[in-house]
Amino acid sequence: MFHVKSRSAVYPRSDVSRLKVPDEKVPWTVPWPDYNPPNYTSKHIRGQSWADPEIGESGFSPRWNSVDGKVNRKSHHGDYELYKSTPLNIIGRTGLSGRGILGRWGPNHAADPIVTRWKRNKQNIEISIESKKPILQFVAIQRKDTGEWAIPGGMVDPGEVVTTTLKREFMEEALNTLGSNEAKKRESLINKFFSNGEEIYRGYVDDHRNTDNAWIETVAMNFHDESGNAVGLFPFCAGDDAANVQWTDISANLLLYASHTKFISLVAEKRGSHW
Ligand code: RP5
Ligand code: MG
Ligand code: MG
Repeated sequence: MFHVKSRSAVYPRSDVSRLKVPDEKVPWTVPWPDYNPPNYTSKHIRGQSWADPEIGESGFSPRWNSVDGKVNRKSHHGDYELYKSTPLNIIGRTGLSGRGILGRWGPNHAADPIVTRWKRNKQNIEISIESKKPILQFVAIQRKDTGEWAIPGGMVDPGEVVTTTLKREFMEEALNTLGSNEAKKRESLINKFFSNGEEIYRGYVDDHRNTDNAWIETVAMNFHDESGNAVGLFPFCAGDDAANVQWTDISANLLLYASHTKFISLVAEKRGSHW
């Protein structure tokens, strides 16, 4: 695993520029005695119930590399190191210390639901002229923050199991169920569909919000509607942090948010679809 977007020049929703980290200096094991990146933690996260306090603040004694009460501080990649009692990015340098706009020191756990179906022309599955393979589609949302298309993922709430996050985030972002009664009516259908997922990826996400001390890790799961009759019945409607939602053809031309193109490519490989 390597990160690129985690080193992007200007940190999101700020005017803070990262220190430029050359490819070869990403690993912490490569010495860089003068490495002294800017420090940035957004004032918007301070004091938020979903965010950690500052390191050293009274009453804050996190148990790193552990499930710490309701907060999972374990990385999917094994134990991370600490420097001055602060977690170090499991992949390496990003050119920025602090937490930026991420709530947790260390791993910030997310979940990504990849909902797929075959592209059909009436009843027939469409085959790519190029690869002669069937074309798969997934439900993509357009993110409000960057305008990029993405998997409708989100952060795991404290104490929440990932399978719940996957379903909840899809409902909030692609079905706009926050506070709606519609969801209640369809609950059993939705529960049934989301009970059948296959894990695609678990680990680091190359997200532009990552810093030297805080980063996103995810569990991406594929929920596939083979007949096209299950999710086809859901009324898509963008909600929460999504501006738009649509079925999107899967191919190598996709340019998605963070590492999402990679996750989608793994689904295409698994399903033997056009890429
Ligand atoms: C990405 O950010 C993850 O893969 C997930 O899709 C998303 C979670 O953050 P929010 O959508 O809650 O901003 O890195
Ligand atoms: Mg969300
Ligand atoms: Mg989201």
